[in-house]
Amino acid sequence: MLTLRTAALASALSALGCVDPGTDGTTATPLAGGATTVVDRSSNAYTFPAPNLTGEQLDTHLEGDVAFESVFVSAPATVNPGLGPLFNNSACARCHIRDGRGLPVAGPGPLGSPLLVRISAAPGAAGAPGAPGGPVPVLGLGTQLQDHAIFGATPEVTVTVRWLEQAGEYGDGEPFSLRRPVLDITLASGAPLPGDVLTSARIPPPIFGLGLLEAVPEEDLLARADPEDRDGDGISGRPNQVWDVRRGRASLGRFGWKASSPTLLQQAAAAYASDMGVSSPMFPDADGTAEIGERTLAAAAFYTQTLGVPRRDRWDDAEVRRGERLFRAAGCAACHTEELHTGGHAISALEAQTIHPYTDLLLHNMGFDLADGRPDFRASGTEWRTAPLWGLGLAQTVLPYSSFLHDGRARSLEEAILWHAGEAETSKEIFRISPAQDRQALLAFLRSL
Ligand code: HEC
Ligand code: HEC
Ligand SMILES: [Ca+2]
Ligand SMILES: [Ca+2]
Ligand SMILES: [Ca+2]
Repeated sequence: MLTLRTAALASALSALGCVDPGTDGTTATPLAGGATTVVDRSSNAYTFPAPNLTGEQLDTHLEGDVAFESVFVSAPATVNPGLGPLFNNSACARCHIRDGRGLPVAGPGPLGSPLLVRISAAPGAAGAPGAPGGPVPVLGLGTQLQDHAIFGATPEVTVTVRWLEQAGEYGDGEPFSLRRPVLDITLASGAPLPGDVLTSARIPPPIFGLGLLEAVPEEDLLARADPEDRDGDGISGRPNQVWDVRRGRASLGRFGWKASSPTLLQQAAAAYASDMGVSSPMFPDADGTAEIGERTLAAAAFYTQTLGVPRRDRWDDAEVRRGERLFRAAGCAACHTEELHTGGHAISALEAQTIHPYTDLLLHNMGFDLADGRPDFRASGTEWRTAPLWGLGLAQTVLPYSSFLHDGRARSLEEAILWHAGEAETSKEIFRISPAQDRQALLAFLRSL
């Protein structure tokens, strides 16, 4: 295994050596989202509707925009009642800031927490009934920890995040430091969360372009999977298979850091229920009633389906193009798929688009250091869905100090790469030992997305 790795590394490096900074071998296009692409690189870049929506689609999008921004309050109230009793935050938009990612921050306070802690029962421990094939709910706590509650109720936990720094070095001796989060979780009783409960901390990801990812035909994604690594390139890629509530059967998972949600409608309903304590027709209260109707639920999902993708910047710049070739030579594109095509979708604006999301939507083993140790349907404790990289260069324009990877541990794009291991170990090492100017070119490419 090790020799195979080293061999792969050596051959990849020799390929790198062949990259001629002068030649133009790229198929660069600025239109990351096809006809849904938006020309804006400001802090609002993620917030625009796809420009190709029909008038009717735009109306639904704008209705969804209102739903996404609506701040819920505890009943009785005339507008948006139903928050809680337990919740993490009171509006979609309070976690997905300007439709982008949220900060890795938890803790008490009136504004709510963006960082979610998903949990499941220890293997072999008694749990509550949950979704078929999914994480086993912890008795009394479910599959998510809510660190906020409405007046008169008690939050399940108090979560605080500490950061541990660890030093590392690039190949040329330049030092770097990586930080990892340590969560201190205290139950309402004052006792710590039992150590055998499985936990997974996750920041809110950006939500633009997702309808396009929903519209990529399932067979195209499955065709990219290579669970046994038959082609021997060290990259496997497995589809998640998750419970689809509306269809009442297992389906391909696409959304969330472990691809544990099959559709944007279900993702929205789960967010209302678990993140905000707001029941809907998909996840009603115990007595069968719902605090929002199907129309609001569908509109919120529609909003996340129809946000445009920002157009790339400096895509024809020489350094960016060199970085793009390095991205390929380092094997990044083996997971971060450069081009996909959408098929049919209920929303016509999403159909038949050529898109550049830089994800295969598949699960990859990313190694021990990134592992959460908490399986999520078929995703193991070391596997994560390849994060889409489109719009990545704007992350800190949209929200200063925002960070990367599932728990927001990476303060910069280089830190995000340096955490890659497992199937991505060779890619990471190529980056780590590359000369500084090559690393800069690769980063310039990422910032152009
Ligand atoms: C408390 C913070 C919080 C709130 C409130 C919240 N989200 Fe999220 N959202 C997250 C986190 C964290 C994830 C990643 C979840 C995971 O990995 O399972 C996420 C994931 C998503 C995704 C999947 C993105 C992707 O790339 O796959 C969508 C879509 C989404 N949320 C929509 C919504 C909508 C719609 C609402 C309101 C109904 C909402 N969210 C409310 C924190 C939040
Ligand atoms: C084996 C598959 C694989 C390879 C190869 C790979 N990545 Fe990733 N990448 C992932 C996965 C999976 C994640 C999400 C990991 C997590 O959140 O813990 C990710 C996350 C990222 C992120 C953070 C994105 C975000 O939204 O937070 C960046 C940046 C990134 N990769 C860049 C690269 C670059 C550059 C390379 C090549 C040097 C590379 N990746 C190679 C699978 C891969
Ligand atoms: Ca409620
Ligand atoms: Ca809970
Ligand atoms: Ca393979």
